[in-house]
Amino acid sequence: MKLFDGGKAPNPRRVRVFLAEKGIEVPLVPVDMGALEHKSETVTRRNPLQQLPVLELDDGTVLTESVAICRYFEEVHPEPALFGTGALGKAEVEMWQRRLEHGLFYPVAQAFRHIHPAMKQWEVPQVAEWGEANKAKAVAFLRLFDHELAGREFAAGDRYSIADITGMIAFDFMKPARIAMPEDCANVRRWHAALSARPSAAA
Ligand SMILES: N[C@@H](CCC(=O)N[C@@H](CS)C(=O)NCC(=O)O)C(=O)O
Repeated sequence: MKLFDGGKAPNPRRVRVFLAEKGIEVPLVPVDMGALEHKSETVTRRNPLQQLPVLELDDGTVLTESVAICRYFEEVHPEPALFGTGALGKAEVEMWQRRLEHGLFYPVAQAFRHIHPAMKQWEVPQVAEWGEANKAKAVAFLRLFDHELAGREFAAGDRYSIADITGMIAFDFMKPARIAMPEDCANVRRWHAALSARPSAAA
């Protein structure tokens, strides 16, 4: 088994943090995204979308999409459960995973891709106005999330989950996307500090 990894890019990091939380070690194949190696034949053959991460199993089966890869490891190594437990717990994790992906991760990525000069070759055409519009969407979601976090420790309740991983990585990516953290979101700050202190955050 091997994981084609993209270094600092947020989606590959989602899988690395997930694996670290599970205590699973998978050999990484570093792909230099700065040198556009994700467009190489090695990656394209495995993922025609030319995106990372890509997991290749021992029998040559290829899995892409960060959450699908995480789901695979959850089924193979159920503990600790990172997709929730029980009917309601699993649904709540799914709900917050989707909300954080659509409400935070996506707009932060859009702001980065449509404004940052380093993304000129990646995002064609770059539409700066769309990037700016997404900054405000990310901040609006953070305020809503802050209100939610007033009553609980983690995104989906009292247990750490994949929703926290998605949220933490989106939050961290606000810096390169040049989105300022709103001053009034004390609960988000507390949540982010706690997640960042976990050893897995360094993955
Ligand atoms: N939906 C995919 C998205 C993967 C993705 O967009 N990965 C980025 C790195 S964070 C990438 O490879 N981008 C290459 C490009 O846009 O050319 C997932 O969840 O894994």
